[in-house]
Amino acid sequence: MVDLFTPVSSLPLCYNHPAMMDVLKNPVNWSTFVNRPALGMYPPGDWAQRLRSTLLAVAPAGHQQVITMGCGSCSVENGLKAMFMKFMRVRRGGAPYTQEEMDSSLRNQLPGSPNLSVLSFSNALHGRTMGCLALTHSKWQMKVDFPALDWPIADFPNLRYPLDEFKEENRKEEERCLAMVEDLILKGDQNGMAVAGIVVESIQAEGGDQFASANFFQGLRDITNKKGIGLLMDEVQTGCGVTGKFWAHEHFNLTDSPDVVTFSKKMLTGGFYNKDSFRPQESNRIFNTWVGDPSKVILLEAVVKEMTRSNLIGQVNVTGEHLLSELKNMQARYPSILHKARGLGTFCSVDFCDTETRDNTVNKLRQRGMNTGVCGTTTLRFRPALTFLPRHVDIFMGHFDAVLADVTK
Ligand code: PSZ
Repeated sequence: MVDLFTPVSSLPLCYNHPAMMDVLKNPVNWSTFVNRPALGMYPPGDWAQRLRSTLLAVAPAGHQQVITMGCGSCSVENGLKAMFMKFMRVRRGGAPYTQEEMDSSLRNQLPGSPNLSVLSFSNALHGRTMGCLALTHSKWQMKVDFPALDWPIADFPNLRYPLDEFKEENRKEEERCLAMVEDLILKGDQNGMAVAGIVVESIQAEGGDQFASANFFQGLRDITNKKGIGLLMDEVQTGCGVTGKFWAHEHFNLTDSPDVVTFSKKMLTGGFYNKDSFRPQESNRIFNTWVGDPSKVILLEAVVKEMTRSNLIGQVNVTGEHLLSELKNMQARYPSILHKARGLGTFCSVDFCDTETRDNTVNKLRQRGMNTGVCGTTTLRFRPALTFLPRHVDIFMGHFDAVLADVTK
């Protein structure tokens, strides 16, 4: 099969890549795979060095702190806690916890369990654990029957395409969403439920591959800095080079980097970076049994080396440009079915006229050995490995053309 989706975007170098197989062949690594440590208590002697040569070597600008986690949800969940701790540290002016705070927190009561929220966006997906689920608004199947935190949700910009034809409309749409963010933060202050931070995907993925402009994200950075609250960029799906930069938010030229950046999927390990000021003051505040898995970081080391050795981010830019231009060609050939071809790097997508035609196309493609993914209600999305080449795009487009001709018959 030609895999343009990979296991939900989580395979950096495609299947059985020799660089990764070599990690398993090397006896030096065996003990790490066999004897999983409880990293928070018993990190291996080389752990700090491993982090330096992997996760810190590719850290977003402004970040020197990283903590590993198991999965994407766990990473976001703990990133939220880093924001809450920072917010409360500032609020209590650096004073130590009171006995009342410590005691009441055990009963889920004020003042130890404060009335705080995190603002998220319509259509977002940040994971399925209970905290993340309060930030997830893409599909009811993920939500129904579960009690939810009543936290504010702002509209995510719904941009019109082609972007250069709708510049003014799109600018206004983003301003409307930013005004809504400010308004919800103000309401939180007035209602005694302060917003401690904002969580946003660099590109909304599961919600239908919705892109917003650098201006929008700079707007969020300005608002959060003005209000003294955190900005968490969720790069679980957008990180690790897929957009043509290591981190998608690097496309936004933010004047000040996000406070927390979460990752997982292609990074193989979950985790998050946080600015120094968001580092918990005490040990054991962000903690669990495993706190990640060093064997995943050894594999990531091979990935990062291979990305440098083979200039895979350069490759993603070349392949991505070809993929997007071919999608635009298909859109021109089948205007009654396809619209909104869009993308950054190989993080590309195109919308269909309706859900049924899209799903029918995806099934027909799969029968021809072409594995693609869906998101939102009518979007077909591409999430190939970093090793995907223009000639793979061409193989796919031959089948895509044939299937589209078939579904329009
Ligand atoms: O059905 C699901 O639960 C899915 S389908 C795709 C995802 C989840 N993506 C995971 C994801 C993500 O895309 C973003 C932007 N943030 C957080 C997550 C959660 O990661 P996991 O699934 O590892 O917990």
